[in-house]
Amino acid sequence: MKLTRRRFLEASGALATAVSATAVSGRAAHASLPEAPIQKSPAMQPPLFPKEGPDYQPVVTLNGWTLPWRMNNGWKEFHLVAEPVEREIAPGMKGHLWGYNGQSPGPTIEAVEGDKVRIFVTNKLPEHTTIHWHGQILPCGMDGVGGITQPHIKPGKTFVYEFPLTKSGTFMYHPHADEMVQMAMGMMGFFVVHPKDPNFMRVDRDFVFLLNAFDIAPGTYVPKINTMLDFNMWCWNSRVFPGIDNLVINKGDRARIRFGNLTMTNHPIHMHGYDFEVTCTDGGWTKPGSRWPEVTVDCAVGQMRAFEFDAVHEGDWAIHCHKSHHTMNAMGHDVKTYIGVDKREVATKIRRLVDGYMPMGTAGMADMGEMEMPLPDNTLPMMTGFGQFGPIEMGGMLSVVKVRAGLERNDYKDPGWYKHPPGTVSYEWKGPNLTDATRVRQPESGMPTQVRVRARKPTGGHQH
Ligand SMILES: [Cu+2]
Repeated sequence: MKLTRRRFLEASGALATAVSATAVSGRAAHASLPEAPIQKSPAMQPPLFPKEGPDYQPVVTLNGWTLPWRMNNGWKEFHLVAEPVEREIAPGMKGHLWGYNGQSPGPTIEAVEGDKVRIFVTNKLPEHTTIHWHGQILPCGMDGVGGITQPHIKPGKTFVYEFPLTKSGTFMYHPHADEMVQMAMGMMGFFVVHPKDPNFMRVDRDFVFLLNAFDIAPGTYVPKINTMLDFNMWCWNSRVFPGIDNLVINKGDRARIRFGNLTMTNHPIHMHGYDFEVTCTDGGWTKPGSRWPEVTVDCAVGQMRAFEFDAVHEGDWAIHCHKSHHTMNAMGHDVKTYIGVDKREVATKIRRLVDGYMPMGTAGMADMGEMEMPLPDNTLPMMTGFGQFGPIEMGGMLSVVKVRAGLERNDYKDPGWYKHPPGTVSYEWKGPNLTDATRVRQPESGMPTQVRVRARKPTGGHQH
């Protein structure tokens, strides 16, 4: 073979890279690809406890799992496979998404501060990809930005990422190649680095999930990739209520809830029953003196937040995004408002033509929470779910923090609905009927009821 100048440069370049890589990483040591485990179920898998190295309390991923690894000459090796997946978004609906190792989001990567990780990424998508390790401090060439820090991973190819984990905290991974499409299709995963000191920031229960969103038209399976804001599936880990796992906590446990936002809008995450403090962001652990109490923490696009609390209050505490449109499933946003409209007459006329026609929305939309309406295949009701007291009338980004006394360590099974102690539930007034009660005018305060402000004549122009 004639060695052209170009080929010679390529060959010597490749050699130089290989030599320096061997010097820093011992790259020659790995001869075989580690296994790429696959998960078909959307059910929460038990936490993966470390078999060697520093001890830590592993996280649980809502409706997800942690990626197993192998040790190879001091390197912790993982294997991610980017591929099309079928994800159950809630019972009764599946999305044809893209993800990793059989699921969207991909498996959670867990490791320890100081670990050297080697992550193999195999591309089984129909187009090229890369993976960016959001928040990690690493050599620039491992940052995973296609075109800027590396060539793209072509379909069928496997790339290797190697870097030491310089700090503990809350991170995520996602493609930096055709981002808009690949994230709209569900490609993302959580990445937790535990502190080297097992006693630093230790908690008893540690939950993780990603905020993501899809636009899947009723009766279809593939997300629309060009949607910017008008999504109809507001998800935690590619699941919507009532498909999202409960967060089960033993009374008295120290608990942490971590989330990251890879949607196109912010999500104010609100938890009932407690106040809490943000202890970690994707930038690292917050300093104790910088924390303040919250009951809602906003998570902007591309941010991560972790908050902690002592689970001392028993009960079923709602946790949800406080944007009320984000606790709904597949809703049309161009539906007209009919509150206060009397549709009885028109309903009678329509019923002559359409059997069983029902006017809706004239008193609000709560009736939709109870109604069993015929829906296209693979479509979830907009408002759904039943609790012990009736319809819940929500969907989307909602779950329940279930705090119970006497749970076993690492028991995350749903304990059922909370048994409220007698006399502690809001109850119906059974005294005299108040609907006819006289409406009393507010007593006079003595202050003038209205202050007249005289509009000033606009002076206009400059004043000299
Ligand atoms: Cu939201």
